[in-house]
Amino acid sequence: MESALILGDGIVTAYRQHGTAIARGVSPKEAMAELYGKRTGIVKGKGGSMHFFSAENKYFGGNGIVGAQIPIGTGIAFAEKYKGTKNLCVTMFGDGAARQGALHESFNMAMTWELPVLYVCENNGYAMGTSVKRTSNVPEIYKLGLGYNMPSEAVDGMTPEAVHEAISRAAEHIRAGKGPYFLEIRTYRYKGHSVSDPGRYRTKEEVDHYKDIDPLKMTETKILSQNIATEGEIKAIKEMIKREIDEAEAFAEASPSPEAYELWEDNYAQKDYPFIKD
Ligand SMILES: Cc1ncc(C[n+]2csc(CCOP(=O)(O)OP(=O)(O)O)c2C)c(N)n1
Ligand SMILES: [Mg+2]
Repeated sequence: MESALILGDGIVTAYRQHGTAIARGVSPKEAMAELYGKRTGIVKGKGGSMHFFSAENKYFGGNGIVGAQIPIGTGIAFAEKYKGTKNLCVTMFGDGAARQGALHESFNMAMTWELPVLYVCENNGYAMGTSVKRTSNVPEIYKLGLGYNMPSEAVDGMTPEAVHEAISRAAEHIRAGKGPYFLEIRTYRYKGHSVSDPGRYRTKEEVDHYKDIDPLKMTETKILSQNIATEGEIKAIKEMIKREIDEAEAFAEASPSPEAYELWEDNYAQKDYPFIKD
């Protein structure tokens, strides 16, 4: 997704956000320290796993309230249009969140006002233990945009190139001033919703099928078969990443916890935040 965006674009998403935050510019150290609740974390240890936020990267955060970010992202897009920029706001949500009523109000306003918003549904098949098919008689989530005449597509989320192409197509449309775009990106959640979820609502065959077409695995195979990199080079990259994670962990372990008085700080936006200064 990031390979098709520019830094001026905003992103707002749900609680499955560690990857998107790091891709946006949050360092692994700041991300890990936040998971530890340490003062060196990206929001000073006060947000935890679900509330990363980085104003300088226009990363408007995770959200623990399912679907609440859909109107927020629509509002950020309104601000971009109001200020006359060419930036867009990527507003991400899950298949479960797609069933929230706020989606319809947001889609309606965004289309009426031709807002620069790219709605991205990460359809991983389940909302906790509830499959998409059990939440509606319209399991093809991209169709929710069609009632508003919003350009809407389903995308193979297991193929990174397909995601890049779809985001590029959508971003071009939005930057040309033509209004919103909706992508339902079809993917899968390998693990349970949380550690307390044994995942009994799906079969081992289903999970194994998606592991076979895992995007990381498939991309590695493609890189090797097209001689883009050698096995040795890929191994070196993996070792570098492991080192980076080990360093992030050591950094988080060694960092101080916030003091009690810090509870009273940073609760309201400050005037020197870059996105307010404009
Ligand atoms: C308004 C609201 N209702 C219920 C919950 C409890 N809840 C947390 S995650 C979740 C499932 C959301 O599924 P989906 O949108 O598909 O996202 P995924 O976890 O698959 O990424 C639910 C119901 C919540 N956090 N907020
Ligand atoms: Mg889901």
